[in-house]
Amino acid sequence: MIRSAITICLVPEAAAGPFVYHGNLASGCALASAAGFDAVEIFPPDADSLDGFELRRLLRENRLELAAMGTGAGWLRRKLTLTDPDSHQRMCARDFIGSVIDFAGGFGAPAIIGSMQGRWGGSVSKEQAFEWLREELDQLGPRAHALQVPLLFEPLNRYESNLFNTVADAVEFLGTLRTRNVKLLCDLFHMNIEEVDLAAALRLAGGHLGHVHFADSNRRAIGMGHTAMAPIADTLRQIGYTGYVSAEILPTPDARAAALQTIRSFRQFFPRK
Ligand code: LER
Ligand code: MN
Repeated sequence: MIRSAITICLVPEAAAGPFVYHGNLASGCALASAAGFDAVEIFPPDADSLDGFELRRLLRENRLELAAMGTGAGWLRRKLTLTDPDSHQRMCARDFIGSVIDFAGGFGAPAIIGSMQGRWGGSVSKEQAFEWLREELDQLGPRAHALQVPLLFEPLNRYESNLFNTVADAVEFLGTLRTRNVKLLCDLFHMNIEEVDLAAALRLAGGHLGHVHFADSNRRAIGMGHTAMAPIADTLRQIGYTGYVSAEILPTPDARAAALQTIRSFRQFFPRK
């Protein structure tokens, strides 16, 4: 069964980012639950600033699951990436992601590597960046596996990274890892920019697919842009995807309308018998 999730951002520096609820975990969970979502995806400043007991209580009281947890604040606040030329910075990036893996893993949820993958350029060749990334994922993947969760790796559009922009390139890269525990996060917004055919790309992802960011062409709620969702939903069912479609979208025109449109689209495209 494909399940619905919605994003809560707890990072002030990302106030303009593509997240529906901002600033408050308790109200985000209450609103997500009232709107009918199955789960929340949290974008925290770091793992240490989260209170595990409080999160457990909020999830229980609101009958929600934790879908995933982002690590982008490691880049946004501390400029950490897994492909930094400085080995100490790469180690700090690995520790930052590792602590999110451990925290989210305690809730049965995966961590997401998006912007912390970094980019190649300057003193860093493309091959070198791939090698560093491979080394780091081969350490972090097993760390997530020990908690029985995957580690999510997200191809980004060309304006955010030059490492992997398409599903095909990311799938090929996953094949070069020793770990089999890194799964793909396919963000329909990035895919709309980079892919020729979104459904075909998802079919190619197949069993590598671990999470979906459920966003329309303009990063608004599905139904508020021009992405053709029906063939995408059909493909997700055909490949046997049973993870989350999670609204990592702009709260446009406001959070309430974005959440309602998302849940309406979710029920339209993934009806429960
Ligand atoms: C950034 O554009 C994005 O899609 C996030 O999920 C990555 O952390
Ligand atoms: Mn995304």
